[in-house]
Amino acid sequence: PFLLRLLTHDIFIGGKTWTTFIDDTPELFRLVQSQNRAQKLLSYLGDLAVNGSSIAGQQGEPGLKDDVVVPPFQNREDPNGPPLDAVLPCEQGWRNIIVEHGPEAFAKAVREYPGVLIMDTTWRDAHQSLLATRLRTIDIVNIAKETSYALANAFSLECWGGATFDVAMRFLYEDPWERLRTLRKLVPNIPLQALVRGANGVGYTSYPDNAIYDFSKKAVENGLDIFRVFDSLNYIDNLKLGIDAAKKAGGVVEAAVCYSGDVADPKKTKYTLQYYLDFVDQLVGEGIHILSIKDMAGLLKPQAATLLIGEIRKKYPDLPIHVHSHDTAGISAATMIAAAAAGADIVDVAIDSMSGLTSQPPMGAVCAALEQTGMGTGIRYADIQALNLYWSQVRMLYNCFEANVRASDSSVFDHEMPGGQYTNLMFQAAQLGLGTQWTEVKKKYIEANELCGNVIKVTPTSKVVGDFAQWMVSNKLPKEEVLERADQLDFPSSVVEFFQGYLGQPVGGFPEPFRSKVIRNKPKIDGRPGANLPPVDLKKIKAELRSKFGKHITDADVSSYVMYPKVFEDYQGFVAKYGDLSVIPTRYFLGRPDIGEEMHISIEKGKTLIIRLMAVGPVVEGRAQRDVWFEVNGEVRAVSVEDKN
Ligand code: 3PY
Ligand code: ZN
Repeated sequence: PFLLRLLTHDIFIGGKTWTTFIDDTPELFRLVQSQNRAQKLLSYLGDLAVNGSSIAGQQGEPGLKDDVVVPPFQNREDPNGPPLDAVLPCEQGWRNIIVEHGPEAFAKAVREYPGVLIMDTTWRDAHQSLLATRLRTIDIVNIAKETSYALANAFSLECWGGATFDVAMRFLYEDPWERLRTLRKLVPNIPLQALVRGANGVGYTSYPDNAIYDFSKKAVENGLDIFRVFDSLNYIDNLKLGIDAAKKAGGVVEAAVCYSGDVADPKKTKYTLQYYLDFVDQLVGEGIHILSIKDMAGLLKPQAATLLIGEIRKKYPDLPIHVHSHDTAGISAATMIAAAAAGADIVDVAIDSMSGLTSQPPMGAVCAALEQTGMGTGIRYADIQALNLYWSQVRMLYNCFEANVRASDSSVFDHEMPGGQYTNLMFQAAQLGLGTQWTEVKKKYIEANELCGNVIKVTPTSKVVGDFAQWMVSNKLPKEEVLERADQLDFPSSVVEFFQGYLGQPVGGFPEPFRSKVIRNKPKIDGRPGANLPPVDLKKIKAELRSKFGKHITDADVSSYVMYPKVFEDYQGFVAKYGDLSVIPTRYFLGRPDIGEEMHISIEKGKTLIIRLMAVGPVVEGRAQRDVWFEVNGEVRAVSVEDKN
């Protein structure tokens, strides 16, 4: 029908050239584009119908077959009035201070706030820790405007950085920058926050300095407000770079102390109260806006929080303190309340249905408890309930990525695995099938950490210790044997690179002679790794990417490529084949469609495709190919799909 319309079009019959034809008839050109888009979408859906989802880590089908429903939110003025109308986002919030008066004024106002503020981690750390970071933009977008009202008094929404950058491209075929821009538009009032790994950006290694400056600048330009900057070894030289880059970009700089050990346990002598206080002095010396205590594994018990935050508060009465933890052992809600009582200004929580276990403590419980102690968060109970109703449906939708952590685990106080890594390693151990495998991994993780010299463990050093532990498990190597035969063993490359100094210098230095035995005649880096890296030529990369993938490549894409060259190229290839899949509702993106099932996919504003799977044909003779038949807005269309089975 389209071809017919085209052939009978007046201008076409008139015999004008194709180019002029497009210029003069944009409506038909748009039609060609949108038909192409539809065809690409069908290729993806056809592949799904024949082969099922190929998203790594997915086990089975989404646990929700219905549309995710946005529940009604309470009227702002009158609780008994008609529900909130969130056609436009809310405009009042803490971000206005950043925009109008800058980061310093924002930090001051936060410190002066009489209650305690929350950061909601639902859009980043919670799903990173529970659902292998697989949350797609569309499921955040669908609740974003309501959230702008419900959490209008939140300090921030953590929505970017950490593993989300990598996973968005690698597994979800989404542009992380587009996610940031979209959320910015839908939430103009609440500060958006990212977790960045200092000199390691959002990657697993050190990048040239200009790459970090460029990345931070783009992040602010695309909508980011607050950078939580950490270094996986608490190595100040690495941190200085991340802090300076965030500051020069115009962001709010929240510098993090990564928390290890237990300041309330006199037997733990490496990461003591004095160690942290000295480290805080160094960070404050860098002119940070906010201090973060980043307890990535959930080791901070209430008494330790009282001690640590109490002492920092005494020394720095004007410094805003933001506390982050994970609930792996089940103690983090109590810790947050103790932290608030000791003088913390901001605590991290996740919406109830995305909280607990390896994620953050529950928003509902923490806010309710703080309310009763006179440290209210300004977040309404009714709004938390409505948000929670939405997210409990989303959690079901993504249950094919659940790691199946079912209970608290206080052994985290020994092994100190970060929340996100815990679920990852547990999932991998379960895949190997042995009931004892997981216990063995945890045991070896402790030994691997000792061999590394008891390091801070958070991405990327946690990956080093994890790789080391898994290698010890699979080679059945006890710690003593690793120590003895260190000069002959074939260590994982991440471990060798760590000992070479590619991530920076650990607290107290590298253990010798083990380090020298591991690296043998490979080079050693004794200072900041990035200091030795030549700058990246961003202009040249942009030109190369444009000639390879086309004119749509942006400066932000260049940044994606610099962090993840192979992942970015694969992602571009995928998009060229299937188009922009971020528009597909998650249950159709992950789930095999049923014959006769009708899918509503809005590909652009005002344009919805109604797609019905009609039939999956037999294998074409002699080729592993099947035809898949769809009806698209009433027209029958077919795609030919490779049968990978
Ligand atoms: C990350 O770096 O992704 C983390 O979440 C560290 O805690
Ligand atoms: Zn975390």
